[in-house]
Amino acid sequence: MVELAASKHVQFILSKAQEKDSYESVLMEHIRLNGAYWGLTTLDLLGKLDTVDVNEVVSEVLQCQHESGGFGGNIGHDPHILYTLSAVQVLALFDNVDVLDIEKIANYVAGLQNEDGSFSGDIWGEVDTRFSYIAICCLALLHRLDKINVEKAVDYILSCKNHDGGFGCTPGGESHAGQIFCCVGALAITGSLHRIDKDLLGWWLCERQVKAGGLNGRPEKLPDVCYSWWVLSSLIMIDRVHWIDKEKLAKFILDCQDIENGGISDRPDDACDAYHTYFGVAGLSLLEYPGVKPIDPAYALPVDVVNRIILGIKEYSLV
Ligand code: GRG
Repeated sequence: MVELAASKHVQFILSKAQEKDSYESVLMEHIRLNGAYWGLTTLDLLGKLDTVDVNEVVSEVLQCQHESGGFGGNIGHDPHILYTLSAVQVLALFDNVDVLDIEKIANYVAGLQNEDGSFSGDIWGEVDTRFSYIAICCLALLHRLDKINVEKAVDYILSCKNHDGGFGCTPGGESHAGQIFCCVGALAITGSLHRIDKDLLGWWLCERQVKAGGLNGRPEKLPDVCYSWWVLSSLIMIDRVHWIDKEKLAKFILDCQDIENGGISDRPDDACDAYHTYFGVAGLSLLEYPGVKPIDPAYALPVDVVNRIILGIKEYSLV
C-alpha cells in the first residue's frame, strides 16, 4: 500500500493559505474561515500546527466577527452559523477560545433556534439539520448548551429520521451521509444516541462502501474521499465501524493522494483541494493511521483539543 505523503500535504495546505489571486482562492473567498478550519486542523492532525503564526490567525478570525456576535466567512461578510463554528474551532485548536466574547457568540447561536427546536443558518431563515449540529457543537465547545432548548433540538433532529435509519436536511428529506454525521454528532454531544436504531443506521452506512473500497454519500453514487469522514465518524459514534473493510478504505484514501505535489482529491487522479485533503487525513485519523493524531468523531477536532476544552484535561510534554 502507498504511504501517507504527510510532509507534502503540509506543504500543500501551507501553499493554499498563501494563495491570494488564484482561481481557486477567489472561489473560496466567501468560505475562507471554513477553509481555515480545514487547513489548520489538517496541520494539527499531522503535528505541524506550530508552522503557523498564532497571532496572525487569531487577528484574522476576530476581524470576521459581526456586531451580532456571529462570524462571516471572510472580513466584511455577513454572519452565518457555519463560520461562527469555524471561528470557535480554529481558536480551540490554538487554545485561544478565551479571547472570544463567549456570551455574545452564544447569544447569536441561541437566537437562531426556532420554536420547533430546529436551527436557521442565519437571519434569512434556511433550516437544515447541519445547523442543528453546528449550534450544538459550537455551544458545547463554549460550555453554553444551557442557552438553548436541548430537548426540543433533539426532538427536531429525531423528526428528520427516515425509515431506512438515516437522516435528511428536514423532516422527510432523503437520507444523506453528510446529514447523518450532523444528526448523529448532535445526538452524541447531547447524550441522546440511545434514541436511534443503531443496527438499522449501521446497515445503511456500511452499504456506502463500494468495491474500490471508498465510501459514497447515498445509494448509487460515486465514492468520494470526504465520505471517509461523514460515514466513518458516524459508524464510530454508533459503534458499528467494524462493519466496513477499514484496510480497503485506507487504501482508497491513499490512492487519492498527489504524491508529488501534495494534497488529496475526491477520487484517484482528480485535482486535489484543501477540503478533500482535510477529510482524507481526518478519515485516516479515524482509521488510526500511524503518525496521524486521533480526531474526535463528534466534535471534528483533534482528541487532545476536545479533552482540553470539554474535559479540562491538559496534556503536558515531558521534552
Ligand atoms: C465541523 C466537520 C464539520 C462540519 C460542520 C457543514 C457541516 C457541519 C456539515 C456538512 C454535512 C454535509 C451535508 C456534507 C456533504 C457534503 C457533500 C459532499 C455534498 C455533496 O452532495 P451531492 O448530492 O453529492 O452533490 P453526492 O455525493 O450525493 O453525489
